[in-house]
Amino acid sequence: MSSLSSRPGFSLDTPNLDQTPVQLIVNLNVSLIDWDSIVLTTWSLFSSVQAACGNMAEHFHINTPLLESAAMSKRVGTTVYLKMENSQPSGSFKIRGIGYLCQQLKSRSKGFVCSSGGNAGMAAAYVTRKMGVPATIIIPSSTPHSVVQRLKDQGAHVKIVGKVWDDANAEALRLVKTEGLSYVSPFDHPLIWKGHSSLIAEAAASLGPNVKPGAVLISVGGGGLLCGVVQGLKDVGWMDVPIVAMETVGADCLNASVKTGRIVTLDDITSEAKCLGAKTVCTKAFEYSQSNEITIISEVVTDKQALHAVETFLDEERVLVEMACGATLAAVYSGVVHRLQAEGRLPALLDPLLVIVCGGSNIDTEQLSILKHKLQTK
Ligand code: PLV
Repeated sequence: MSSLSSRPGFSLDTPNLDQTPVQLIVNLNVSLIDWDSIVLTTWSLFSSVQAACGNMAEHFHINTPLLESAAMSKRVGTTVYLKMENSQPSGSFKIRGIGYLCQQLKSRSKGFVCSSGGNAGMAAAYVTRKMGVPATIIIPSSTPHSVVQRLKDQGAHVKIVGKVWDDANAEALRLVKTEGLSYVSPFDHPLIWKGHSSLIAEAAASLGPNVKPGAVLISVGGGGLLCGVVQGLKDVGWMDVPIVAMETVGADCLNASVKTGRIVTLDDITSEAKCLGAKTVCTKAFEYSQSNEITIISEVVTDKQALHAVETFLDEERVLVEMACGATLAAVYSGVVHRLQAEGRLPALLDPLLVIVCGGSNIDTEQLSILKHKLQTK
């Protein structure tokens, strides 16, 4: 029997990926064990994960679980896999990209300033505390008090500026100029996209060599997750897998831009999914939406649909996520996937769906009932 650790260059002590080979073997799901082919398959998957992760040797994010959802699979008629980014230490996928960016900037930085709807800030506060570098997080007044407290608990200096993220961002850019702080965008930087891309490499490794998704479902705010997912799909050779990019009405800057064929800036953010509330999508995300190298299907749901998705997910999967994530889940619960199949934009016989459960900290039972009340009376 071959042993994993006897392969040249392979060490089960590799710091960032030490659990991956074990997880891969578990996920291969074989009844007759052919250890040589398992080791070879595992080795090639492990190598592609390593290649995709580049030099992200020491990182702050974790390899999140990939769970099969029986309830969602039943609804869609194909297997649904959930990439549980809500279980990241900062509560969302943001830690992947923000963590990587902060690591790269650390040696040149006397302190960071991050503008955020909440989750990029949570990620920045977490990683800067771990790195021992001071951080100022600028958030708009729409961010719940509980998030302000959690940011402070991470040791960050918190400033509340303006009504929406764009206002907070203007203040962050001002502090970069006046105080010489290093700017951490919540979504618009190639190093952020590289960090986010690791979630696709991980999902590919968990799925194993014989499973390729029929589509990836994600939410879009400023477009950083979208750019990271495209990069991840490139890294694992899945550029033929379409992305369903979900937004809510009133935070739909990508959809508005796709419809008009040029980058559009929204007048205001009227959605309650505040973490999708960038008025303008980043240029790279818009460029991907227009390019022939990948299919990006831009879809919009109402706030009520996003909230209904949050509640259904809580009831069926026993996991609480914020409305920004509810937009993705609504693609399943509100029939967007079925409609896209009926319209011929997704195949009728769909391969498994990969749903990125982006997570989010802007939610708790109190916030959930506030949102329910607000949206009932809207
Ligand atoms: N939230 C950013 C931007 O807010 C932030 O500062 O936290 N899902 C969740 C839970 C998010 O927090 C975000 C972004 C997204 C999805 C969308 O990601 P993006 O911005 O990379 O498209 C204004």
